[in-house]
Amino acid sequence: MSTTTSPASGTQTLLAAVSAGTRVYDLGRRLSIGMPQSPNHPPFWHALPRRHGDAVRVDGGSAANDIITMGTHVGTHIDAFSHVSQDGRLFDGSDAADAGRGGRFAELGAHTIAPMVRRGVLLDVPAALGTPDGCVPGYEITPQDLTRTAERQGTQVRPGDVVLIRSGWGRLFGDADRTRFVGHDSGVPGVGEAGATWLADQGVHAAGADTIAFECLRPGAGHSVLPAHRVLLVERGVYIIETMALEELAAAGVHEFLFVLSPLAIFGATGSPVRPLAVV
Ligand code: UVW
Repeated sequence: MSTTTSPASGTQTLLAAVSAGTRVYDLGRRLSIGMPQSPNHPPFWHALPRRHGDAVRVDGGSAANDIITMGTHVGTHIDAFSHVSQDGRLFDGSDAADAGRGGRFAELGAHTIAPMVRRGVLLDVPAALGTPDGCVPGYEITPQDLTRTAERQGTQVRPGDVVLIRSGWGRLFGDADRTRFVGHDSGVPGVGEAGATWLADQGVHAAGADTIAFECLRPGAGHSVLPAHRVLLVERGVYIIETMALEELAAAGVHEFLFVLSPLAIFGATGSPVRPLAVV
C-alpha cells in the first residue's frame, strides 16, 4: 500500500496541528525609536508624514502612511555573507574591494538567503551553568559549555539545524539604560572563536543569540574584535542572527522546535531585519 501523502492532505495535517494547539513563539524584538542598537549602524527611525485627515477621500475615508529608515543590522536581524570580510576577502574568496551591489554582493547579499523552515534548537547556557538569570558580562561561552548544555537538556545538535544560544542578556533589552544591552564598556557574553568553530563543525545552517553582536564582547573592547563573525560568515558559511528574544522560549523549557525565518529579499544587502518564529 502506498504511504505517499498528497499535497492536499499534507496541508490538512498542518492545519490540524495548528488548530490542535500549536504554539508560536515570537523571537523578534519590537522595532521602536531609541531601542538599543549597535553604534556601528544607522538607527531605527519612524515617521508619519501622512496622518488621518490629511487627505480625506470623497467617501470620508483616509489612510495614514508612514516611513521607516534603519540600518539592516538594527533590531532582530540576519547577517548575509556579504557583511564581513577578512584580509580583503569575502566568504567565497572573492575580493571584498570588488563587492558592492553590482559585484559579489549579487551572489552574497541578503536576497540570496533562502527562507528557513528548519529544526531549531535552543541552548540555554546559563541554565546549564547554574546561573539561570544569565552569563556574566564578557563571559566567553566555550564549546564545553555548549556540549554540557546540550547534554543537560537532552538535545542533539544536528547538521542543518538553526542553533539559538541563550546567554540571558536579552533581559536587558528593555532596560532604561539603553547602553547596558549594547555593552560596549561592560562587555557582553557570547561564543568566541572556539564556540563558533564548534557550531560550524556541527554543520549548523545558522546560529543566533539574544545579544547585539552574537559573540562575546570583552569589557571595554566594544566591537573591535569579532572572531566568531570571521569564522561563521567568512570561513564556514553559517548565517548569524542577532538581538533575538529568547526569554519566553527558555522560560517555557522549549529546546526543540520548528524554526521559521524569512529575510527580506533586499538585493545586495549585507543583512535583513527579521521576525523569526519558533513553532511547537
Ligand atoms: C552588530 O551589530 C555588531 O552586529 P552585526 O554588525 O554583525 O550585524
